[in-house]
Amino acid sequence: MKRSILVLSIATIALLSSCAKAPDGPDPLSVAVFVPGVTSGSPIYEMLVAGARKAVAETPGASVKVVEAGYDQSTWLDALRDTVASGEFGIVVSSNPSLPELCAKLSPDYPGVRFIVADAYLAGNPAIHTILFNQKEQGYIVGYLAGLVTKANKPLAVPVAGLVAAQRYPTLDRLIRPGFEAGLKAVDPAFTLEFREVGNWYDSAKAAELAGALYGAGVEVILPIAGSGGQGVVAAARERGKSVVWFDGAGYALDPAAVIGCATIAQDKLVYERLKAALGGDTLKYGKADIVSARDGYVGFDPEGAGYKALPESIRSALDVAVSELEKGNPDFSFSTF
Ligand code: RBF
Repeated sequence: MKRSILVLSIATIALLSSCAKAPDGPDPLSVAVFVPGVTSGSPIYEMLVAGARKAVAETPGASVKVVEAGYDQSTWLDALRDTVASGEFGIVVSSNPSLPELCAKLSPDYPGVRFIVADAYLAGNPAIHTILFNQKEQGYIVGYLAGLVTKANKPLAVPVAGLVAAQRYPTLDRLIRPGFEAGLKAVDPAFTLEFREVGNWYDSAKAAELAGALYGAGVEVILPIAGSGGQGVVAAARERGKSVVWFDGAGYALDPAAVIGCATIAQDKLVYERLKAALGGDTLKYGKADIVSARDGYVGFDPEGAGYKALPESIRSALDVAVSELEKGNPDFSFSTF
């Protein structure tokens, strides 16, 4: 009798302690896609979501939830904290240069969560993997095209192009803008760049106004880096019969005539590959900051658009040469830290 009570009480204690045991942490197959903005209208975010969904769909037992944080950057840290504090997600996937810093702030309190952030750079945090696109190359490609088209349309004018940006930030100032300028100057060293700032990532009316003034002053081609606000630049170009070069792909559909070229980043493929590996248990990338480029196929140009096909053959073949030279490292825009 005594013996059976003892066995029973040991069994009870074992059962109770197993019930009381804290959970091991969030499910490593449960993924949050954190969009710092609004997905629709920003190809970089549309590809983020598509790539993550594909990796999850191919992983048995995995699940995904998309969290849109909206355009107010001052609320992103709280939105990200809510996401990780829910205890639901083992992996947070995102895309934005300002995200790693926010992830690094939260990570010590949520050691079970891992972060994969594209379009960003932070090395050495064991919970975070970042991947940066060589956007100097991406800027160069559309700068070269903008240069060729401007010179063809206005061979005698002092050469000028436009860049309408949502805001200043390091990737723009150190990669995109200098790359765009390098492309223009590869066509003609006399090129100058007119830079205008919208102030946010959604105001297409303001972007249209800024672009309209530039076109009115003799600019032939503008590069918008303005998220969904870039559609205003396309509208202004359409109205005046001028041109736009687009970033991050998915631009030709906005207007068959005004959008004459689209530089691409393989964000969907990249996010898919990195998340698929992480869901498969690969932890080697955490702590690492990778840089991907034209040489390995993550930066390029999409020739499949009406606006591009309507350009003279001489321009298209010159761009072809420039893109394949870039893939071989000419010019060499490589860098190993950022
Ligand atoms: N790019 C977008 O296309 N849409 C956005 O809403 C957007 N928001 C951004 C917010 C911040 C704070 C920063 C630094 C960048 C943002 N970007 C956005 C730019 C994005 O990181 C990338 O540089 C551009 O999409 C060009 O590839």
